[in-house]
Amino acid sequence: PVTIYRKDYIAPGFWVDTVEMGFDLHPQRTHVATRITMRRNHDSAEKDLVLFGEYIKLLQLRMNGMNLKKSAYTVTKERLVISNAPDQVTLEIETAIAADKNTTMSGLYVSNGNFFTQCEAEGFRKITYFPDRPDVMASYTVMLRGDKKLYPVLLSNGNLIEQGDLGDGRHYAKWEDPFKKPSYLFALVAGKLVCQEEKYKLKSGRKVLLQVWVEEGNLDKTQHAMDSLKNSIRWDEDRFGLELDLDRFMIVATSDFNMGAMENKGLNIFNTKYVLANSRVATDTDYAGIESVVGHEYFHNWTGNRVTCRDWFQLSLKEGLTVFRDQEFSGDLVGNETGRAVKRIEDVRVLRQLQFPEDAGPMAHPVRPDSFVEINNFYTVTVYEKGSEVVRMYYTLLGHDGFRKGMDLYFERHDGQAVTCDDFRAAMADANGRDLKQFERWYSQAGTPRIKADASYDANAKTYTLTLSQSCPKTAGQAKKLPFHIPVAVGLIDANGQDIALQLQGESTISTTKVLELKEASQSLVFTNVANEVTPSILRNFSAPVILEFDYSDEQLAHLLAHDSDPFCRWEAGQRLAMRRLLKLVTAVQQAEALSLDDLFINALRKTLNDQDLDPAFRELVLTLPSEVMIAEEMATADPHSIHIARQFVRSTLAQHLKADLLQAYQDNLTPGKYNPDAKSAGKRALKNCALAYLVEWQDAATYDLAHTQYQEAENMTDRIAALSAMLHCSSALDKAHSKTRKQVLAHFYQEFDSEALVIDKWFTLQATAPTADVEQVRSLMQLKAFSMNNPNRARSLIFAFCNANPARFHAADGSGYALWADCVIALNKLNPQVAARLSRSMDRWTKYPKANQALMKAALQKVAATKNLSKDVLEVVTKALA
Ligand code: BAL
Ligand code: ZN
Repeated sequence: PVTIYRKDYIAPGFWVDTVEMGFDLHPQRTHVATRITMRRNHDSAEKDLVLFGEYIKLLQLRMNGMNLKKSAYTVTKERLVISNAPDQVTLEIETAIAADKNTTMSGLYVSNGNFFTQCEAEGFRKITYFPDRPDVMASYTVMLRGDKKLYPVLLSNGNLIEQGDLGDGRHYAKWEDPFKKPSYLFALVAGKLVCQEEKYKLKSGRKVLLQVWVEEGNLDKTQHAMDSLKNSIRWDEDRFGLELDLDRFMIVATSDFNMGAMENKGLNIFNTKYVLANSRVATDTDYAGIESVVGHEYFHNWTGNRVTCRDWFQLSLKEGLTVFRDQEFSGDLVGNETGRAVKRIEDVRVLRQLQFPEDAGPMAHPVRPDSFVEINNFYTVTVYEKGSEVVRMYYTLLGHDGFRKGMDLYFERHDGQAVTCDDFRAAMADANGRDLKQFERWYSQAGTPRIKADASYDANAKTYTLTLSQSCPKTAGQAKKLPFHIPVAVGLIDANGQDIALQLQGESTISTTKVLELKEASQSLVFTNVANEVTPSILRNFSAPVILEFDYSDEQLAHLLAHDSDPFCRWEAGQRLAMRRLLKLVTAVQQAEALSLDDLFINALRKTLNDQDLDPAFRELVLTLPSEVMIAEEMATADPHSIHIARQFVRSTLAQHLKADLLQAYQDNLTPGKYNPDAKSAGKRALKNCALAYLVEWQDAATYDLAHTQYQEAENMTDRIAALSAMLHCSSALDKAHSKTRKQVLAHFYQEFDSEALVIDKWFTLQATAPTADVEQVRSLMQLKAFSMNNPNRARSLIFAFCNANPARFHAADGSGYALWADCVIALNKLNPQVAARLSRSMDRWTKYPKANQALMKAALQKVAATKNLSKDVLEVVTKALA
């Protein structure tokens, strides 16, 4: 396969001004007629007129009104090239598409009888021949024609300018998008859909039409998406002064979708998972996910659509920035500081769970990659979540107002353009008169930096010296790393748990948190007027995406957990205490030694659990132990089985010691009455259900009954599934006890919700992630009629859940998990290369496992690599894993 390099970028040979498209929709053969007006870009080194096209039948090609002779152009599997084209060109192209055969969910495809498109990154070329690259921006007019009964709803980008009857059982709708856009933002939807709609008044007084389209029967699940959309519109006006630029904004939900959602101009297409919710079928987590994804796609309207990417290497320009915006949106919406902190901690957890391993594995890449084989493989947690952390560091360095100034300048300079990450950095620097040259390394260097901190207190001089040293491990193609520009937010805590006033030597400003700017490999900072010994609180609010090493004593960590005014560092102290113990216990399990847990840790958690001044949501985060994946990342050689035993031991020991406290927390956090998904109620449910999951570890009939009763009486999905999960995932599930009850509740749950696909996804996931799961069981679940490899959500709910979220079982010593993985990747490769490549990533960390596992994993990878007709998506991932 061909590798594409960032350094090889050249501007397009031709610009496009207008695109007119006519679609005659038919599942087996959709006819597409496209008229494109183009003009030569005299500044480009590309002299040919290059159009991309894949999996489409070319029916007709005319240039400036004349049929083009076969000798005037060449067509390969991927492109159509016209040499010697004049400077002004009007192309007329007719193509045919078999949308019903398209299982890739890229381009034009059919889901449940309805038509949908997905054009990012390179799906538009599966519809017509086109310079399908993000720096080619044009105005689009789209005519859709189709059967009135089968496709009563015909939607595309922008404004509906005409519609009517065609007299032969068909009708049409004509759409015009008033804004220039790259082809990846094109969309159409056609089919039987219904909508919730509302007129919404913008701050300016202008009224816009908002619509949420779903399949019939789902209108009782659209209110939260609509509310989230209205909140997003208001938030972008308030926080960034950005107004919705269209008269109409549509969200459409489909159950067949590769991603979470897509920001097509004015016509966002969503995975049903991020639209449909009511209290019966959706959990608090689902509600929060909908809010943030609706926000994310809406915010793209400015960061992504109005200002887009010059090329796909710049993907984080729009994705990192838009994730930052959606994170801030959700944090702001909670409306208080603790809520913001809880959101921040949850986001950091995702980063550590998914991005840190990516940065340490064979697919490690900079936030702005230098090369790719298949761009779809680079919609990664590095580009998105680490990209968001990079944007957050500007925010931390420049402050709230400074960041806003940078954003304003970015739009002033680049509205309507396709630009680069460097342009964004320049806007931030120029708007604030700052030198952010070194900051560029966050875009160009892969790997998670480490900061080693050392501290010393001089009682005579009353100074406290903090020495910070940074390093970054080598990654593929990057052996040596240069120092990053890292904001490190620091506080110092006295023996009473109070922040002391900080003054750096040579500076006059005083505050309780200082943002230090680490730019050298090592820097020492001296705080003056420090009366007594203190405990450092370093990397407050997780001010940079790094790993911090500091040799805290257990007592210092307990002190921070009890007192730190920074909620992130307070939570982090608890995680450090837990991780230390977990790692020791894993060794003890491996050496068949007796396991024990100390009072300092147990009492520290008890104190947090019982601290009524702390938000329940925050207490739940502290009570949640580092995941098995995170523990594995801390080990030189991961041992999933021992990790699972050690972690379960800590859970059941805590349950034993904290039983009364947990029961009290359970009772204190009941949320009777009408379900409310707000952060406060969700936080109470989170703590209550966390307590329940611990309590069932106290293996007696009473606590098991508590879970069973909660399951039976639950009035919302959050409580129902939490109870079910507690029953299925507790240690005693491995015994025969209660197995009949578990079978009964699982069967009941299925019957109760068999018409709700998203709930049946949960049913699969619960079983795939249970400690009792094994490959045989997963294979038999795959045989059920309800399972389908063709539906990405369903494949993720079972296969991905087992391979990624049940390490102790996936890494079975006989290699059966790896064999299942290989079979599924190979099967998915034929259907949907993007989803197959995602699953391929489950093997990223294969060199981290014991030699015997490694051999089996390598064999599975090699089997996939040797498969005939392997997509470049999967090939890129497995080739890098085996390199
Ligand atoms: N642009 C792809 C989907 C998303 O990030 O919103
Ligand atoms: Zn996005």
